[in-house]
Amino acid sequence: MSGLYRVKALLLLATLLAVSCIPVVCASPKTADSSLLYIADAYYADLDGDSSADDIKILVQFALRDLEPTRVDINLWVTLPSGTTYAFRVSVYKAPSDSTLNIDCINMACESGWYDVKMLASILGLGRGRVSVEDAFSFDPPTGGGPGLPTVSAYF
Ligand SMILES: [Ca+2]
Repeated sequence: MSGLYRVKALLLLATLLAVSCIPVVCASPKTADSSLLYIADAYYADLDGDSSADDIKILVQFALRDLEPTRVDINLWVTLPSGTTYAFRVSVYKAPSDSTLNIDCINMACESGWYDVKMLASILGLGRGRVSVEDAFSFDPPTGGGPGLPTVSAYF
């Protein structure tokens, strides 16, 4: 087994575990102004350079102003036209006040039809407990896809 293949297998395992572990409905005591954190855009593209536009770019805008949370947990669900849902969580420590988080989902756009991206984020450490933010975004990618296991990476 090559190193690259093993990494992909581990990432898939992490994705599947996330699917089974993250509750669809999270009870949160407070809901913040969604302008603090929102999905600025989501679209398909060829992000891994395999000549197939089967990857999804999700841009999450941080607009926390002078807030300084200790952690921001972003739970994301990407639902394919068939109903298959990929769930994953990105935790950001020392979040920048105004910046765009890039989330690249490789080999995930393999069906034609509308894709739904749902976000439920928790902003922690603001001195008034956990604050939740919800957002959603839909887009329509092209038909078809290349080979490979779905993987996710996130970066500012
Ligand atoms: Ca690709």
